[in-house]
Amino acid sequence: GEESRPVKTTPRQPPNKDVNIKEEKTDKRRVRTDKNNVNADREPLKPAISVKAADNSSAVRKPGVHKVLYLDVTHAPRDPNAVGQFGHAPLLSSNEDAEVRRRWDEGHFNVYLSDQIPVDRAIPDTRPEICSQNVVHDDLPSTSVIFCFVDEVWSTLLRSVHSVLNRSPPHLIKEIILVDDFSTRDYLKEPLDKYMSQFPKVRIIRLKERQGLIRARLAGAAVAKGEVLTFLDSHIECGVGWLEPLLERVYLDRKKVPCPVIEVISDKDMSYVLVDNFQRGIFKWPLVFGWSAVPEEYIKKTNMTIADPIRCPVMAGGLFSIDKNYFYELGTYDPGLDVWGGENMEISFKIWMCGGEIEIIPCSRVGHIFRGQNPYKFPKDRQKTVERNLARVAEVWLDEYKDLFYGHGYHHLMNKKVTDIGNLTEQIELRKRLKCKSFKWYLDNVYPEMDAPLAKAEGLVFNRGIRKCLAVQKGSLSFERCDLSKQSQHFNYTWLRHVRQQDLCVGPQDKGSSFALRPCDNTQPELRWFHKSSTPSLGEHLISEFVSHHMCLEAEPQSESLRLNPCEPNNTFQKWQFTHYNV
Ligand code: LR7
Ligand code: MN
Repeated sequence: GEESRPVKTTPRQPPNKDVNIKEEKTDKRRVRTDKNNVNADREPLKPAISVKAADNSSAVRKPGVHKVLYLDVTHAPRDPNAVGQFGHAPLLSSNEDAEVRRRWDEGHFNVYLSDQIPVDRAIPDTRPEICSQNVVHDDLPSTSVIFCFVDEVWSTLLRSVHSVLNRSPPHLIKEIILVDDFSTRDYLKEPLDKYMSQFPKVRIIRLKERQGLIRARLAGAAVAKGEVLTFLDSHIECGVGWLEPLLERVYLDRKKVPCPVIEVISDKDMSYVLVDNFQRGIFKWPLVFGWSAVPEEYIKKTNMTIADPIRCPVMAGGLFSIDKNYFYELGTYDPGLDVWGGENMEISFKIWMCGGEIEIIPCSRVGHIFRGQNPYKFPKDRQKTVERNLARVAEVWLDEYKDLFYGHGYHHLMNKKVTDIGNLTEQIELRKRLKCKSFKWYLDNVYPEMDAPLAKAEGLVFNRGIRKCLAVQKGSLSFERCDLSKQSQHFNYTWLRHVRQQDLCVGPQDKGSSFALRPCDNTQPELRWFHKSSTPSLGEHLISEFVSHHMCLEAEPQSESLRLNPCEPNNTFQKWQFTHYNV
C-alpha cells in the first residue's frame, strides 16, 4: 500500500523520554546513544573544506586562509555550576513537576527549566575533531542573521541571540535581525527593545500583522545589509565554530546553500543531545520531510568522511545560509505560502532544479529545541494551511509527479471549488525564466533513492473471468487475446485512480449502461476506481468511486463488454489484474 513506502525516517527526539505530548510531525531526529562520549568518532580525517593548509602541522600558513576560529566566550562560563551548564540535563525535584507542566504550553517545551539556564550557557563542542584543523578564507563574506519569531519564550530567544554573538567572529556578523511576527506577549515589546539595545548589531523589526514565518523571513531579508543571509529558528544554540564553515561554502560557490547539522536540545530537560552522523534531509510522499542516513554505498564509493559536506535532497527549513543576491535571483520564497510549512520543500526544489546545491556541513553545529506542537495559533486551520502550501509547491515544481502528491491523501486539494490555493502565475513564470530543470531530473540526479513510480500499476489489464485483456479498438473498449506488444492493450492505473491510456480514461457512458474512453479529468469522480494490489496474482476488483454501494467493473462474457454490478468476492468476471504493480 502507499503507506509503507521504503523511506526511512529517524526519530528526532531521544526515544527514551516519555512525556505525553502529541507528535504532529514525522521529521524525527535520530539521536546518538553514545551521548556521554562525544569523542567516540574523532579519528583524524581529511579536511572537509577544499582549501587546505600547506602543511598539516600548520606551522606554515597559506596567505589568505586561517584555521576556523575557536571563538567561544562561554568556554569558561561565568557560572560553571549553573543549571543546564555545558548542555547537561539538570535534576529537577519531583515537586517541580507541577510547575514544569504549568509552564509547558508557553513554548511546548520545558520553559520552567529554560528560564533557569544562563542565557549564555556553554554547550559541548560536538564537531568532528578535524573541523578545528580546517582552514577557511580570511575574506569570507559577512552575514545578516535573521531570526523570526512569534510569541517566543524569553529565555530561548535570548539564548539564541547570545549564542550567535558569543560564538561567531564579530567581523562576519553584519547584524542580527529579529523579526517579530506580530507577537502578543508584552515582554517581547519594550523589554525586548531595552534588552537588545545593549547590542548595537541587533535590530528589531515589528510586523504590523501576523505574516507567518515565510513572509516574516522575507521582511528580514528585505532590510538585510550582509552579503549572506543566515536564517535561524528562535530557539536554537549555535555551537563553536558554527559560522565560518557555512560562509566558506558560499564563498567557494555562491549557489551552494549550506545548513548546519541540527542537533537536539531536549524539550524535556534542555540537555544538548548529539545526532547520528551522515544524516541528510529527505522527503517522502506526500511531501513529508524526514531524516535519513546517506546510503552506505554512496559513502563507500565517494570515500566520504564524517566531516564532509552532505548533499541534501531537501533542507529541514529553519537553519541555513544563502548568498543574498542568489536568494533574490531565485525569487526568494513563494510569498503566497502562509504561516508555516512547505517552504522548505519549495526552496529545496527551487535550489536544486535551478542550478544550486543544498548541503549539510558537519563542521557547523546548531542545537534546536524540537517541539511536539506549534506553540502559537494558526490564523486559519493548521492542517488546511499546511496542505494549501504544499499544493502550491506541488503545482509549481512537481510536473507530472504532482499526482503522487495528490494521490497520497490529498485528492481533495485538486478540487478548486473546495480549496483555493491562490494564484500561481508568477511562480510558474519564475520557473520558466530561470530555466529550471524538471522534477524528473531532480529525482534522477539529486534523489535517485526516491521511489516515485508515475503509476501504481501498469501494463495489460487482464480479466480473470473471460481470460482476455482490455483493449481499445477504434476508440471504444473491448476485449482481445492478451498481447504485450499491442499498445492498444496498455493501461496505467494512476495515483489519481484513473485507468488510463494516454490522455483517455476508462469511465461510464450513458448513465453507466456502457463504458468508454473519455478525456481524463481530475474533477470527475466517475473516472476514479479503487483497486488494491495486495494480492495481484488473484486479481482485484475495480470498484467505482462514482456509484455508491460498492459497484464493481465486470466483464460480460457474451457481448464481451463492460458493465457495473454489485461487487461479489468470488466473481472472477469482476477480477482484474495489471501486468505490473509498482506499489
Ligand atoms: O507564524 C509564524 N511566525 C513565525 O515567526 C510561525 C513561526 N514563526 C517562527 C517561530 O517563532 C520560529 O522561530 O518561525 C520559526 C520556525 O517555526 P517553528 O519553530 O515552529 O518551526 P519548526 O521548528 O517546528 O519547523 C521546521 O519547519 C518549518 C516549516 O515551515 C520551518 O522551516 C522551521 O524553520 C523548521 N525548523 C527547522 O528546520 C529546525 C529543525 C526542525 C526540523 C526538522
Ligand atoms: Mn523550530
